[in-house]
This record gives sequence, structure tokens and C-alpha cells, in this order.
Amino acid sequence: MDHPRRSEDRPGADDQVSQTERAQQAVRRFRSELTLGEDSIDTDTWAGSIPQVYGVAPRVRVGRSRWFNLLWLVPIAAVGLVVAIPAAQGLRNVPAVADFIERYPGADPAWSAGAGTGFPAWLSWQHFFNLFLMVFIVRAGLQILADHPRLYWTRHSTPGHEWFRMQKPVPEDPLWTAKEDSIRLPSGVGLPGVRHTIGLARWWHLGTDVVFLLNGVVFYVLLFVTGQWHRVVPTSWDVLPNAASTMIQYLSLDWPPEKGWVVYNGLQLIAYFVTVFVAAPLALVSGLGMSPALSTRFRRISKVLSIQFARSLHFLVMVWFLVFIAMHVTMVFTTGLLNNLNHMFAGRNDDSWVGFWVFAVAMVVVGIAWWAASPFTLRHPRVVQRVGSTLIGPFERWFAHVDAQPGEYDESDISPYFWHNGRYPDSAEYRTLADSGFVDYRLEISGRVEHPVELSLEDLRALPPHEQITQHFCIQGWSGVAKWGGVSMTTILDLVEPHPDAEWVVFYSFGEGADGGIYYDAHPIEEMRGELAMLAFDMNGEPLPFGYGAPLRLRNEVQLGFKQVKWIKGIELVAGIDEVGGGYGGYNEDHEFFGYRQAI
Ligand SMILES: Nc1nc2c(c(=O)[nH]1)N[C@H]1C(S)=C(S)[C@@H](COP(=O)(O)O)O[C@H]1N2
Ligand SMILES: [Mo]
Repeated sequence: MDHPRRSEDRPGADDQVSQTERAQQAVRRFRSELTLGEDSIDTDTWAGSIPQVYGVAPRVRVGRSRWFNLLWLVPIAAVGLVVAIPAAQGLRNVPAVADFIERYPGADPAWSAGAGTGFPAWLSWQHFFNLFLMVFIVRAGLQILADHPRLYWTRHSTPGHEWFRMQKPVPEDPLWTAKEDSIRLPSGVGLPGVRHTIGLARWWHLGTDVVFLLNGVVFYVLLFVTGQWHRVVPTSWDVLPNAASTMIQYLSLDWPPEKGWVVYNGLQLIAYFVTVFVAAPLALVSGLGMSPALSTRFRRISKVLSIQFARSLHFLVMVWFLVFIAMHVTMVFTTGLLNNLNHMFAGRNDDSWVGFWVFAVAMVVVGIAWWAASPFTLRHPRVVQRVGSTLIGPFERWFAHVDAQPGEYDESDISPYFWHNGRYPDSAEYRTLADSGFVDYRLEISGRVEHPVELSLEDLRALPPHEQITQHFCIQGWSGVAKWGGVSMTTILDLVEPHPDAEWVVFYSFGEGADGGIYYDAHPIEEMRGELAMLAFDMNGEPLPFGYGAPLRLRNEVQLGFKQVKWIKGIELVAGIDEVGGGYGGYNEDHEFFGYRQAI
């Protein structure tokens, strides 16, 4: 094996000693260039004082480059109703339609005979938990979307090719970053609302997801054990004509009689069935479709269900939920409020005010939690980070153990546009090196290793080459495929020989993070032995360009983009992440409350 700069290959022992010392000193210096993060969020200075700018009204692309502003849907829906109501009323005067409605009045009590009448208490509690959790899931989900406010159908994330955006078109600037592209949301809508708080929004979203899923599993089990499933699973084709009939009756503003205590009408049945048995599972599957680790592992699925397809689907599922909630609440309020609220909040079938008051208390609880969630998150982000990582951490850890393998993509899959991200290096040290084509560049590797080394680009190019065509998953949501050329991390580790207590590999950058102090990130050493863990000095067959991390960057494909440190100047092997920087495992972990394992 070719081992440049190892003692055996070196001309003199003195030189070797000085090389070891230089590497050790350099890495000590890198450590001192780190800054600790804050433990609370000041909106003015957050994320490098990123201005709190909003995006534009959501719009959908029509054809090649025309954009339809979705706010138009409001007047369109209003006009639609104005037209549909008299139309439905007219229809009901047509004898054939009247006969049809008589034949299919909306519901058949036989459908849910197996469930018995009324609602058990567990169902009321489930209903409450679901609506409570949904508030945070949707708000945090919108916050995540706001960090890359564009949706695409293919993994390429090419500007202009998105089908949905709530941001202006991407500017011409060739170094425009995804962070600059993020938008703020009103703090009552987004969670926590502030621009580029995706790390915290993810804890909320994924953390409440875990609870929501557990609740969902209990719900499914109880539904089938108690026979309540008869209420929400259509078992007869009659449901369809009855749904059509209900629709006509609703639109004509002459409601069918409410029989919810006994049986749901066809329209309700279909809406509930789709929500419980289609939308909820689809939310999970499309959510997991965005995981870098799972996408890399289940290539056959992810070739079709790419991260961007999954993201778009995930968004559409949310739209379904929002439309469902809006319709559901409207119907509850307009088809006999007190009786309806008694059903779900008091388990009784009368017109007393009991259900209303229980509902009112429930809404106060939801309202307080809604109102408090953003301010709490900004004041106690470390708590959110810790609780979130307790809930979702085990899954992140588990998914990172996938057997990532090369060969997923070929040259034809390379993305025509690859987003930039992060803060570009601008130190004199970096500029001097870059100006001379990095001839004086030395990668310093030290820490808990047998052989600290310094490697020039020439040394790196002399090592066994490694190449991979892989997909990048930015935490913000964009993705892209590129070909990376360089050296496998296994080669590097074999060269320096880690001590047995070396658990983490820390990468230091020439570039600063958003709040000052150099950018860094730590990876578990076992992931660095993975087939797709490498140091790249080439991208798509050319020397790595400035914006993408010249002269050297990391690739570890089971993790998200922020862990792929660019402009690397040094590597340190350490026993624990708590001894480096703020102790959370990387710059974004310290400063922006990200998680140190992000395989989802
Ligand atoms: N030094 C440094 N490396 C960094 C960042 C940064 O800000 N500084 N940003 C990270 C993030 S968030 C992403 S998504 C990727 C983006 O890599 P690209 O610009 O090559 O697409 O780099 C990562 N590496
Ligand atoms: Mo990123």
C-alpha cells in the first residue's frame, strides 16, 4: 500500500517529528478557533443575523414558466359555491335526482351495525390527542418547508423546475445559497416561526410524529378490537351513491338528517377512511422517503419515490389534512353543533351544553399550547433539542446503520444544478492558499491516532482513488446528484491508525459558521468506515470548485448535507463529542440546535 508521509517513507526522523508536531499543533489551534453556541435565541442575531424576510404567496407553476397564485383559490371557491348552491337546489327539483336521493338518503345504518351506537371514551381521547398533536406537526412541517420553500417532482431541485414555490424565483447569482433562499413565517403559523429555525422545527415535527404514530397504533388496534372500524371502513358500494347524494343535499343547503351517533353518511365515511387509512400511512411513508439513510439503502424504491417526490407527496398529504380539518369543523358547526360536540366530547346523544363546555376547555388547552410553543422554543431551544433527540434519536441512530453502497446512480443521473449552501470562507489564510492553487495546502490530521500526518493535495491524489456518484440531502429539503472523486475515509483511517478510544472523527473548516468561529462537524468513526464515506477533491470530473468546498470536502451519504464539511483544513479523532466546541457534535448542533445524527 502506498503510504506517503508515514515514517517508513520519510527521508529523516526529524522531518517526521516536525510533521507530527505540526499536525498536532495545527489541530490544537483549530479547536481554539471554535465558538460555543448560545442557549437561547435572539431573533436579531439568530443564524448570523439573517434578516427576517417573508416569502411570497404560494404559487403553482402552470406550463413552463407561468405561475398561478393560490390566493386566487379563495374567490374561485366563493364563486364556485355561489354557482353550486343554486345548481344543487335546481337539481333536487329534477324528479330523477329526487328519486335518487330518496333511494340513497346518505347513510345506511346497516353499515356500522357491527360498531354499536355512540362513541367510547377512548375514541374521544384519541380524537383529542390527534387534533392536539396535529397543531404542532403541521406548524413545524410548514416551518421545515419554509427553509426551502420550493417543491419539485425530481431529485434535481433545479431552479425554475419547481412546481410549487412561496419564494421569488432564484436569483442569477451563481453563489446563491439555500440559506439565503429560506423565508420566515408568521410566528403563530410556523413553529417557531423565525427564519431558518429548521433544526428546532424538526425536533417538534419528528418528536410529535413519534407520539402521533404511537397514538395511531393504539387507535388502529382499538378500532379493530372494539369493532369501531365498521364506522370508518366502507364495506358496501352503496357508500358511493350515498356520498353523491349527501354532497347534493349539503350543497343545496337542505341538510340530510344527522345520524352520526349511529352511522356516518357516505361522504363522512369516505373522508374518514381516506384520512385514517390512506393519508396517515402515506404521511409516514412519504416522510421516511426523505431520509438520506433509507433512500440510500432502499435504492429501488427511492429511484422512483425520490426525496423530492416524497416531499411533494408529504406536502399534498398535509393539504389533504388541512382541507379535511376545515370541512370537518365546518360540518360540525353547521349540522347541529351541540349534538355533534356531545358525541365526540361527552359521549352523549342530546342537545345539552356538556359537550360544548368540554370542547371549550379542550380548545383553551390547544390555544395555550399553540400560543406558548414558539416563545418557549426560542427561550429554551436546548430543551427542545434534548427532548426531540430523546424521542427521535433512537431511530436516527438505527437508520444510520444502513449498508450504504455505491452504484446507485450513473453519470446520466448527475444534476444539472447543484445548490450551494453555508457561509463561504473569506479568511486571508484561505485566500492566500486559493490564490496559489492550493500548492501550499496541508490537510492536518491528528488527535487520538498513532500517526498524525500532514497531507498536501499531491499526497492525497497519490493515495488509492475513490469515486462515487451519490445524492446529497440538505436538511433544508433540496437534493442533487454529483460525482465525487477523492480518497475513501477508510484509506485515511488506515494511514493514521486511530487509537482504540477514538470514537468520533471531527472535520474542521477554513470557513466560519454563520455566527463566527470555524465550521466543524463530527461523525461516528464506524460511519467513516462506510463505503460511501470519503474526502472529495474532485466534483463531476473537475477539481472541486470554490463554492462546493475547494480544496477538500467530506461526503458521508447516510447523513444530511450540513454534516458534509466543506473547505476542510484539518481532521481530529476524539473520544467524545463533548470535548469539542459547544459539545453538541458540530457547528449547527452547537449554534442552531441540530442533531448530531441526522439519518432521517
Ligand atoms: N464549512 C462549511 N461546510 C458546510 C457548510 C458550511 O456552512 N460551512 N454548509 C453545509 C450544508 S448545510 C450543506 S447542505 C452542504 C452544501 O454543500 P454544497 O454547497 O456543495 O451543495 O455543505 C455543508 N458544509
Ligand atoms: Mo444544508
